[in-house]
Amino acid sequence: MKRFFLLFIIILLVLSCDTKHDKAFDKDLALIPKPQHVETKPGIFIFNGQSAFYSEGEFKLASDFLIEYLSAGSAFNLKYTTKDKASILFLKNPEIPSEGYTLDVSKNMIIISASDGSGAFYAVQTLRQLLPIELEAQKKYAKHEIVIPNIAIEDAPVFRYRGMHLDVGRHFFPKEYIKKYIARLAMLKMNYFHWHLTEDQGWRIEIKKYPRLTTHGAYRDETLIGHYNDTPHQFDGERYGGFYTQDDIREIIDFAAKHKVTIIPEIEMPGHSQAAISAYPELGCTGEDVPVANKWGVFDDIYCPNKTTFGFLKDVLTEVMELFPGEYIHIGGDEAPKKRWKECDHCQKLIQDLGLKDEHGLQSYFIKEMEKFINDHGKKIIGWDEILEGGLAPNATVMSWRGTQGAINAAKEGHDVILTPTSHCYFDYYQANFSDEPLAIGGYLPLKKVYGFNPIPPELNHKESQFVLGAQGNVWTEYIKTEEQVEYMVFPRILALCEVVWSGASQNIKAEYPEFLLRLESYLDRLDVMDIHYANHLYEIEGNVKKVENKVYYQLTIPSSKGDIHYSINQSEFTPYIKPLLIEKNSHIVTKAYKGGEPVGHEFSEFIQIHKAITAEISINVSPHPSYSSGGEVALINGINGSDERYGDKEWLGFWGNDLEITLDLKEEMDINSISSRFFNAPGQWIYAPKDLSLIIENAQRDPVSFTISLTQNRDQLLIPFKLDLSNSGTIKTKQIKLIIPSYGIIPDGNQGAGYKAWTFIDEIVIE
Ligand code: TNX
Repeated sequence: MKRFFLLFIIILLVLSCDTKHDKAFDKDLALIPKPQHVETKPGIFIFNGQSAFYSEGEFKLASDFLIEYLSAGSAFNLKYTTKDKASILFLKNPEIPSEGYTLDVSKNMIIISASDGSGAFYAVQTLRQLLPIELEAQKKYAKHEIVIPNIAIEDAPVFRYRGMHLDVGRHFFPKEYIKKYIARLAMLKMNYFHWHLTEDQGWRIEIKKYPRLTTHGAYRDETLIGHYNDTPHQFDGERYGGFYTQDDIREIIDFAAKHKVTIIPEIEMPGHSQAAISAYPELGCTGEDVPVANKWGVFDDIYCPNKTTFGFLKDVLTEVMELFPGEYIHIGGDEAPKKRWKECDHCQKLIQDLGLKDEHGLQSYFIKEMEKFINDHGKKIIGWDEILEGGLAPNATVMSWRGTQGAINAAKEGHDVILTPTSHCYFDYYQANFSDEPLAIGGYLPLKKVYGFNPIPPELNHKESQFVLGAQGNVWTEYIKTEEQVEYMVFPRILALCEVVWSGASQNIKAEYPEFLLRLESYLDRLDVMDIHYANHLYEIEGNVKKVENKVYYQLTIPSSKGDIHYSINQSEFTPYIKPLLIEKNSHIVTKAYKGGEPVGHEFSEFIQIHKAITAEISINVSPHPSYSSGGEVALINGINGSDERYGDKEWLGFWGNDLEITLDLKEEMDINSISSRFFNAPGQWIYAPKDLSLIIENAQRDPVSFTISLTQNRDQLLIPFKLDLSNSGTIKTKQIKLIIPSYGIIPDGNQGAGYKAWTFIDEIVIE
């Protein structure tokens, strides 16, 4: 009887212990990327010093990883044993899709099954997320046991290319950091690291045959301070540089292989190569000395397609191909101005001799020559989408960065493509619009936009979409100087991207994004333990004007469901926000966020100006560019001005090269005193205010009145405003106003983006 009683007590204890754990796990089960199928089960598994492993062949890498991870975080002495004695088993199952796995945690056993080593490795990365986050510190944390919930997971990636890029040319990051970066990709089941190794501002890979590439080309005399758009340009006067020896590279490749990450080295050509030309001037068309670049942008000195250059590049690629075991070599191909080639006798003769159409034909010839060489060595090339211009090399994979058109064209031609469009994948862009964000190149790519990315462009049919290998986040480092800042730009956007490429594009962002944010919020605790310097905009309040039946409302939202919003309007007391605010006069709204009573995030304020166009209908002859239209056309008449510093927020609208005709229908006749707005003007980023514009004020009784405003004065400022003031000449009655805004046109020579169409960015159109 006594024994039964004891047994009863033990059962009770175990049960109560299990349910206690279950509750904790429910809250913490925040898996990123989200597995395809998860079934939680009652009960727990306990790791302790006696837990023994069984693993075979190629799965040893994954099981070793787990043993090392657990051992570093505990006082356990974990060992392998025979299959019948093991409690953690790695088993082969050829039926599981490539890189996929099943993970079955039951009371006495953990069984990981996969058909390949990657699958087993990813199972471990998932298992890692079931373990207490304290283990991430990798210091002896657990003494006796580690408890994890019983669970059954079936998982496999949607895309086979899941990549992250890092530009080490503009700023150099040491070997140890590169390893950390790779380990973090692996943790998120990303499998390609695109290592951008050569740039105008620095050559970073040791090439034995050309030592000056690194003794000279890896260092610049000084670096631009602040933003490229700041004038005049100022420099820090400090020599800067660094490079990886071939031994460093081998060490990193070995590390990456242990993390199931393939490295794609990028050797840029024919553009972005000024550092190499600086080391060996005979590689350029003029043969003249050029410095290793000390500021950002696109440079005219590119490789000359002569014998010396091809010999040089083949030698370089031979060493590169001997080092890197992966199948891909990235040869760049982007942003190569054709100025030098146009002025070069050798290039012009080559165009004639080869019967090419123009310099684009020559670029295509250049890339095809290199592709032939690389293919002959059993490898494939990847190039940026410019390699489509003048004809694509036969076996090339295209990385589409200037939007998705490159990917669409290449996939339709039967080429593999990888999507990295600036609109969704440029992690060097701002992720929030606060003035205390670290200085960045520009743009605006908030987390939600990354989460909503679909790597398959809708223009592709099912068959064509098979050529989409996946997507990649790009981290260009003009403005990213430190490891901390890399992490700030990468996290948490990488968490959204890894879910897009592993779990698949979101089908219903409205429902799925809040759920992702919940998991993300838990995941941030893990990043804290890992000492990752992430950006946290989960408590940043956002405001949106909503118009309902000619009434204007202001709606406030906050990403985290744990955040509460308080607001004040025209200096009223702060009150909790419950429903959208009715705005009937000019209003200054200030908001604050709280989590559990504690202030979090930034104070956010907005000024809403009630003017005569706010309830108008707006129509524009062309749609704004998809990258700069997040507020929609109504952003121009919602009472809110765009940022004074950045054009990427939801209040500015951007158009690429279009002549604009904007019509405002005021719905009823009104007296008009003035019409005003402003344009963004950042030539360094291809953005130009128009030279002039016309305003046409319609009137049912009379001929329309038209005014032309010239904007050719004072053009060296970031914001170019205009105002038509009628108050002296008497008001005008009208129901309809048209703004005719011609594009600036083609960017003149000597400027960034010369020869391309200029962008037009316009802000709120205020009618008083
Ligand atoms: C364009 S993306 C570039 C890079 C810059 C980047 C900045 C690409 C192929 N070329 O050289 O660093 O923009 O966002």
